[in-house]
Amino acid sequence: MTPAAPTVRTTCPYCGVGCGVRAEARDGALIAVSGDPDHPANRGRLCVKGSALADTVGRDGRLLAPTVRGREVSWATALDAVAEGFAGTLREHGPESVAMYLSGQLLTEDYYVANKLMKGFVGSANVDTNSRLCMASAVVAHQRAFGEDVVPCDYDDLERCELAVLVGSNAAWAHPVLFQRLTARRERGELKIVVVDPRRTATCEAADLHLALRPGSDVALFNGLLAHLARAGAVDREFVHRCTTGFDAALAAARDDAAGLLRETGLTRQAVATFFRWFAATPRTVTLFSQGVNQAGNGTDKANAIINCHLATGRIGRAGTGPFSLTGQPNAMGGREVGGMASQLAAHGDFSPASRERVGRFWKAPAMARAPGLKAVALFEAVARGEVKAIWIMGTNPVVSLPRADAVRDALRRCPLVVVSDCVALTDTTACADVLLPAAGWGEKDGTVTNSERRISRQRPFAAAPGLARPDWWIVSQVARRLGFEEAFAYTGAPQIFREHAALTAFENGGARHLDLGGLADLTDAQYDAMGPVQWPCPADGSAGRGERPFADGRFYHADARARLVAVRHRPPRQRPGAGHPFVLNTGRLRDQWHTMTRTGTAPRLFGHTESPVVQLAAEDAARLGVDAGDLVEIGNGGGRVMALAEPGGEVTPGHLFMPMHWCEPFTGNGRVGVLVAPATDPESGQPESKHAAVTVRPQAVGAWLRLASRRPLPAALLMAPVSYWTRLPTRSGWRYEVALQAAADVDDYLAGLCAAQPHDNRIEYSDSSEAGRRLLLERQGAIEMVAFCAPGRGALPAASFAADVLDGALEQAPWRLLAGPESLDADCSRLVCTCFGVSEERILQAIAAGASSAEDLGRRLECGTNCGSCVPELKALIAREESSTERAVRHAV
Ligand SMILES: Nc1nc2c(c(=O)[nH]1)N[C@H]1C(S)=C(S)[C@@H](COP(=O)(O)OP(=O)(O)OC[C@H]3O[C@@H](n4cnc5c(=O)[nH]c(N)nc54)[C@H](O)[C@@H]3O)O[C@H]1N2
Ligand SMILES: Nc1nc2c(c(=O)[nH]1)N[C@H]1C(S)=C(S)[C@@H](COP(=O)(O)OP(=O)(O)OC[C@H]3O[C@@H](n4cnc5c(=O)[nH]c(N)nc54)[C@H](O)[C@@H]3O)O[C@H]1N2
Ligand code: SF4
Ligand SMILES: [Mo]
Repeated sequence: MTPAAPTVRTTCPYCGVGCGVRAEARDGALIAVSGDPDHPANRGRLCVKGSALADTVGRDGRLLAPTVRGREVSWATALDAVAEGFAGTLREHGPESVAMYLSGQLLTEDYYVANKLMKGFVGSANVDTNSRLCMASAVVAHQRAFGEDVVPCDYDDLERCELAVLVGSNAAWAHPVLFQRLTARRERGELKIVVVDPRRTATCEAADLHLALRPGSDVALFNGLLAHLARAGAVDREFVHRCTTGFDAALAAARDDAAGLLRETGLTRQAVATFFRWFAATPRTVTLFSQGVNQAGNGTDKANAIINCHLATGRIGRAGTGPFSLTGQPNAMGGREVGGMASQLAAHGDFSPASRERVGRFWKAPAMARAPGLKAVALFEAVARGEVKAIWIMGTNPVVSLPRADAVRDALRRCPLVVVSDCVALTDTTACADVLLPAAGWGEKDGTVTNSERRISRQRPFAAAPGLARPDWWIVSQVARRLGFEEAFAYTGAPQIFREHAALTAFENGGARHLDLGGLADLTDAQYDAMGPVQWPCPADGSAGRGERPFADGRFYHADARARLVAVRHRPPRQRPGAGHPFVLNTGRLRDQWHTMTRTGTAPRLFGHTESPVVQLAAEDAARLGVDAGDLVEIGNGGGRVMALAEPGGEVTPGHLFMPMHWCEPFTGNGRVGVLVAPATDPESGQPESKHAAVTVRPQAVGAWLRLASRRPLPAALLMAPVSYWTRLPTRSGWRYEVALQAAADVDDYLAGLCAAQPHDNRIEYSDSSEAGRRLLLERQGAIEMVAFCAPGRGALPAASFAADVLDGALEQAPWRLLAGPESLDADCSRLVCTCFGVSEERILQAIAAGASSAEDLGRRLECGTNCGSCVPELKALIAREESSTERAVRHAV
């Protein structure tokens, strides 16, 4: 018997829920993951992404060695190149000419060291992070309201609230484990859920009320709510008087807006009245908000409009209440602790003279940055103008994720020195690097992350980093030493860095800042290693881990200890539709993918749920444009163009579109939605308005469609004109493609190109009477090398998963039978709904037809939904859909 693999307790590297994971690894390979039953964030649960971790940590595609201008070099050479490049630029052009662009996916220790180097030793505050695209508006709203960036809630509040309002949050997909905690209570009748989102999302399946407001109108809604609370006598006068300022002005502004409430939000009087009544009547209310709030030209005001309602009712600092900003990335919160953003200093410091002096003294810093640096969008504009001449990008893929993504790529191509640290060799951003540095990834690194509820958890290694990959803190420290800062960067490991970070948060704190990790500043290496999840604050004089609830005493962190209600007024979005660009494009997340897919994109089964870049549009708009489901459309504006497949339906309202943010060059041609987002930012936070781009939609004629699977990737030439659209996804043994050709006349040449590109010794071909109707199978030494299906219309093709199954040998059939397609084999090619157990939509529909009437019932019959639960909202939607169509059929028959 093989001995049980050792279990390492660590933290999921994906979203800000921060679930504890038990990883079982043997010989450095992850063989199984399970939720840590003892971790307070998830108590044993994992969502689909967490459950699939073992599929996504292979060596495939990893960056294994440093390179300088495409040539593999030693670490010494690469580090010298970075240090000399930065030093030379600094000498010639000064501290404003250099920059770092970091990520909420770095560990706190990595983040701390990078930020210290730039802001204390290089003397530049041009350090920003992808949190600018994510949390910046929430951060500034917290600072405005509370005097410090403190999230006032705990996950425990979700167990105690009686009303959960989700604003601009598709938690069912983006924070699944938290969402499941809420829905479990709703099913027990313990709470109501309200969803505020212009789109009908999976989250709405569990909503008692869905307010599909007009995009960008959240301030109008929450101002209306504040005015209502005052009218309804729901204001906590005593709290407002004792603990806040600004109430009268905020209420006056809210009343001004209230008149236009229905017009601006497009909601019905009745829906709004229900929401207001529930909110006013439920003291235990938590309002969770995410990117539908933050990623807006008025994101900070939106967040403050929400916070105002909580301050007015005194629903903050008490169990089961509060405005709860959900963090996106695993360490978005840790990045804020170390001051990763250009507008902050370490340990919740700012650029006030006192704060600069304090941090500078602690660091013994020779060159403290004087003023806030450039925020992400402005930073890349400065790169484009040639003002920033050396940039180091770490743990983020801005050529995909920033607004005007094509302009970002051009800027990087022109920039004299681009250094990129990443785990993955080929991304849209690594393709622009002069120096590429291989970073150790999840499971290889040692450090900490902080989740949405301020809980610090350990990430522990269970495998050696492949090739020459090294932890980010090590890479930065090595460069720092070469820049002459040996002593300040003589770090030997993560525990030492963590202690320094913790000590800085406590340094001359004396209760001035809620962020105080003094109780963790003296951990030994062994204690750090064994550290369980701890919530801050954990000051030296309290017992570590017993975080005092923020604001429980009604005291805030402004000089007068009072919170501020901020007077805000509704403003329309910055990017508005107009004659040339009549549609509004909303962007966001898919259930089974993470960001730019560098990790989730390596797991074939994570494409079972969504396998193409689709754009949701209203059925009316589709009809008007003359497009059907699956038709190719081009979405464009001055920033560029994106190709996607139409998905008409009822999720979005007329005039609106939705596209996922994930697609990028390694997986599709022209799929980066970022190119369409204008660099319009919130004036307070600098956060871009990623949810509201003005675009046109143009249907595209396609002469022929191909679906093929191939053991080796296709050469680039086969993905260029006459190819107008393509996707490339992994299968177990190769790659599968979907390709659109401009004209049917292109088919012959294309198939000839495929044959030429794939070594083979046997070829089976089949064609029908149509010009494009072809099927082709190439064999080599008795094994299938490639299989391709081609047809004039997309609907006539076997599913792409079928081609993958053929290549992977999943169907034991003679080649000619395989070419006949799935119908003749009775193969199920429908979409995967349950990724964990591989349960397809077709099997679920069969079970419903056979009498399954609830998600639990389906789970008993097919196992679907019984592991991570991420698909439960869709199971319910399928049951509801089938029931209503049966009802319709019955009514019709009667
Ligand atoms: N599966 C998955 N989960 C993830 C991630 C991932 O990549 N994949 N990423 C993580 C990260 S970094 C983040 S930041 C979070 C994001 O988590 P969420 O913010 O929940 O996800 P999004 O899909 O970006 O956007 C949320 C919703 O905002 C809505 N919205 C758009 N405009 C408006 C508006 O004007 N008002 C309101 N009220 N709503 C609007 C959109 O329709 C969308 O449904 O997810 C985290 N979790
Ligand atoms: N249109 C649109 N744009 C958006 C959004 C949207 O909703 N719509 N959302 C925005 C938001 S909220 C976010 S958070 C961003 C996310 O956008 P990005 O940060 O650009 O996306 P990721 O794919 O997470 O990029 C992380 C990169 O870091 C690498 N990596 C992973 N781990 C490590 C590590 O330990 N060290 C190093 N050095 N590298 C590592 C990965 O391989 C990957 O290349 O996108 C933003 N952009
Ligand atoms: S909810 Fe899912 S992605 Fe987020 S931390 Fe938990 S397991 Fe990871
Ligand atoms: Mo994010």
